[in-house]
Amino acid sequence: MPDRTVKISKFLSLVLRHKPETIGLTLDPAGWVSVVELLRACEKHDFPLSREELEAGVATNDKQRFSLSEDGQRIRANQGHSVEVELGYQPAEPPEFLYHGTVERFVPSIRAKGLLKGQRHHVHLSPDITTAAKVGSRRGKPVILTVSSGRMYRAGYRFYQSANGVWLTDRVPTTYITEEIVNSQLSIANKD
Ligand code: HQG
Repeated sequence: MPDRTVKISKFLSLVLRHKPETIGLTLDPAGWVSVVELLRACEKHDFPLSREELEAGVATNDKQRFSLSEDGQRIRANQGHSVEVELGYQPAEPPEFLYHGTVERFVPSIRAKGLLKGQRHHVHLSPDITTAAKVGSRRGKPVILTVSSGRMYRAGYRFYQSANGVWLTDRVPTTYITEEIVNSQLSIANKD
């Protein structure tokens, strides 16, 4: 993504997922905020943004991180919040396997405790290895864990899918983490 687009995405992630208060905003219980209020607050806090830029930022975002309401009056992040919001996800049946991209230094703790959600609302799982490799490579050389999501689902664990295709669940106990793929091919997967 071009620099300005990345900056907009990062700024929107900060205020719509983590720290709305830094620009004096409050999200509603479902994470929405008025577009007019957001643009005004951005302007006031030295991040001037036009409505066109905001709309283009939402439409072209590489991971579809944000959504506008149907009437275009409100905006929210699709997932990844650390502030308390209720996004109204519907439980969904996951594929047999999902993937989690992480890095070697977290693996011993994951092996001991399973996958935990940490600051976020859910553990984030990817539908394919390439996406998981990209998630992991944010922190270093990626390690991909395979999660037996089908078995978890049949055992009663709930899964949700966010509007941008990320699979979410509360935690993944170690017994469902079946495999690690530390594969030189992943460096190819990470190139874009
Ligand atoms: C790790 C980005 C130690 C976990 C991405 C991860 C994703 C543990 C880190 C989305 C652990 C949490 C989410 C345990 C989990 N012990 N470490 N028991 N359980 N971890 O950023 O999944 O660009 O909160 O492996 O693309 O990396 O924001 O989660 O490394 O979709 O849209 O703790 O964020 O999307 O890190 O990434 P995060 P994540 P956006």
